[in-house]
Amino acid sequence: MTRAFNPGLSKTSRRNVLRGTMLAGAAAMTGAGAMSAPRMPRLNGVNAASARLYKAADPQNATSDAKPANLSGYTRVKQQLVPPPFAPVHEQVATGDPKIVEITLETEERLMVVDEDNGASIWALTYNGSVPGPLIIVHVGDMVELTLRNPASSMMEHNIDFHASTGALGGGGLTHVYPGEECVLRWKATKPGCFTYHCAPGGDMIPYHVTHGMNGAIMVLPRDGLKDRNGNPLRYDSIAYFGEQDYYLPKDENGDYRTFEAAGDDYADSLEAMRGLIPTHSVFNGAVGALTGEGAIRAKVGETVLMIHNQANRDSRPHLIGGHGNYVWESSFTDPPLHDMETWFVRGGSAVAAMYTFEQPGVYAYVNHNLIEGVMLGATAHVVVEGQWDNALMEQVVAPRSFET
Ligand SMILES: [Cu+2]
Repeated sequence: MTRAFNPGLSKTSRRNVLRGTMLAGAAAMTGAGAMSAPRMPRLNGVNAASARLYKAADPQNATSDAKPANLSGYTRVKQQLVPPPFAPVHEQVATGDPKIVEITLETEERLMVVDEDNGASIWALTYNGSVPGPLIIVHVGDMVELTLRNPASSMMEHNIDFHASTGALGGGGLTHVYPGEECVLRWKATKPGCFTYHCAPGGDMIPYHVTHGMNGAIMVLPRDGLKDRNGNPLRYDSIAYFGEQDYYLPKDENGDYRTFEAAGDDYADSLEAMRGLIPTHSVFNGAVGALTGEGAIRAKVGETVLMIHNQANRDSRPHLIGGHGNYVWESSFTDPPLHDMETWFVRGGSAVAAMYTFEQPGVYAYVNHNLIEGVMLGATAHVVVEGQWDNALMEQVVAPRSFET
């Protein structure tokens, strides 16, 4: 049986109502185009005011003179999405004309262990079951055609805001799917770079869904591939996709992490924890240690890895301990990359790419170099590199020994 979760029953405030109204208004003003009417979030006390705005937008849609998109010349391809930290099969340099890239995301609300050591867990809200959601890769000029499905067993409505897209709250206004519904959204990738996508159902539900794992990244490559600042082509052997997730997990009076029976049951307590702005965890790929040990990234000396870092909610500062960011695109692929960086910056609500060619074997730690977050809150991943050590780059000339004073 479906028990749709209604936040309005648990918390209603004038502030929430105003927020919901503002967002709905922004969506309504898009006119929504020929594809679909903007859809209001589920009616409840939080966003009832939104309904009037969506309703007011309906006549506008009925009489819309927006022209249908010209899809002639586009071929259709399906992109099979894969769980992080891996990347879907893709071309680094596009062949042929722009394509319509079909993808499917299914929302999944699932109980996930965040930290095995202390039993911290969360009813994660996910796309395709993973935190972060899968990496999508297209080229400039391609169209992304997303089927978004929300199974009937879900407790909540979901949608998706693509920072890479243009209009209708990044598609958020056109993709509200209630449990048991699906929708299709098509948008054109016009800006090259790495971009966040995330759920944004309205009001406080926006940060609630984002901090419960409902975010991921899309990379929009230039059609002729990546280049250094002099215009020379840059190619990679593999992609490592890091989704950094801040969690705000409620604790009981003894300081132990609380457990909940179903998705959404933690709503009021989570919001209370979120108001402090200090995460209880900041982790890569959903859980403490998810990308260490068995889950570590693997590479070989001489291989070039493109590290994509997504943080949908909070600033981060990635650093590869023992290596560098040879080329870092902090803003977009329109700008030339920064060269030879020690630590780079991820603005909260964005994704960045950094490229590095490994020169020494060993275990590298990829961390958020706010080391409190990297070490104490969990934002550490490992890259295990095989190959031959280069003494010219580093050598232990004298091993630690006692000396006479
Ligand atoms: Cu959601």
